[in-house]
Amino acid sequence: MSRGRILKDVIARNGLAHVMAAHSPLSARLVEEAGFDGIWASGFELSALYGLPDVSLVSMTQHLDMVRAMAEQSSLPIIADIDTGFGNALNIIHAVRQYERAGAAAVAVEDKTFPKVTSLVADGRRELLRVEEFQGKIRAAVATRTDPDFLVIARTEALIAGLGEMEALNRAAAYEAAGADLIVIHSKQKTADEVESFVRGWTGKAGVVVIPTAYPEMNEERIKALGKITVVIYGNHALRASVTAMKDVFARIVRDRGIHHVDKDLVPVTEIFRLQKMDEVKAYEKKFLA
Ligand code: SPV
Ligand code: MG
Repeated sequence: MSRGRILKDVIARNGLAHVMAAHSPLSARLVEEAGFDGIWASGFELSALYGLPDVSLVSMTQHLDMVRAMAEQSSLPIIADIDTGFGNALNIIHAVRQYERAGAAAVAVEDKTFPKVTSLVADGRRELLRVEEFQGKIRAAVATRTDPDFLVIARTEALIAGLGEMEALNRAAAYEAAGADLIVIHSKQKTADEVESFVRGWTGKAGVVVIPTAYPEMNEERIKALGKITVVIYGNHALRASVTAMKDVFARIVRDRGIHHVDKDLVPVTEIFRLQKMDEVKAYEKKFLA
């Protein structure tokens, strides 16, 4: 069964898929072990991993390599955050071929112009593509996929750009008409009001995807009460968790002048061996090393 099919089945079964960000094969494995339904191959997280802002600096090759490596380490469906699609509809055709082959379950493309500016930053430059041009990108993605269950997810940044709910709803409808399987509505307001109002106004058949980073009070209960949201993406919590943990541990080591206190609070090295599958190495040694 393809990973796109797996994601569709989760949505059909549970109504809502919980998808966690990851930025490395190891974090992808941890996402799977924690019990999430899918992985968000976040452009923001990968940019930050390179110490870069999320403004179209990380190349498609860098992101694609990471998705491929994550797909090797986890069997979960991966939603590849391909930002603006690296160019126009022609670039999208190339991208969809590559991401499908790399093992992604879906691509999510946003309607900002290239190069983009990350969505949650205050006063970011926000220009959106003409609706027809973005529809062409969605049509190109849909026409290119070879697995009919590979999902093409359209993301409108109309609310982020301050263009209002009508613009967001009109764009979402136009993108669904172009063939999008799901619609991401993104907002950087500090409450869920804007997104909840959009969802109430949405009359399309495509499920809605939310990324409630800015309004964390939107939990499963609130999402399910709205009815039309089929995927929730926890957009940057793998990266923020690791930064939180590293800052804390590093500060303690500096303060304590050694690792003697902190050691007991860290996963033991044997846990890393497990994640690295050292048991396989042991088994192969027994079997093949004469
Ligand atoms: C990402 O994680 O790369 C996203 C979500 O696109 S956000 O950073 O909130 O735009
Ligand atoms: Mg992104």
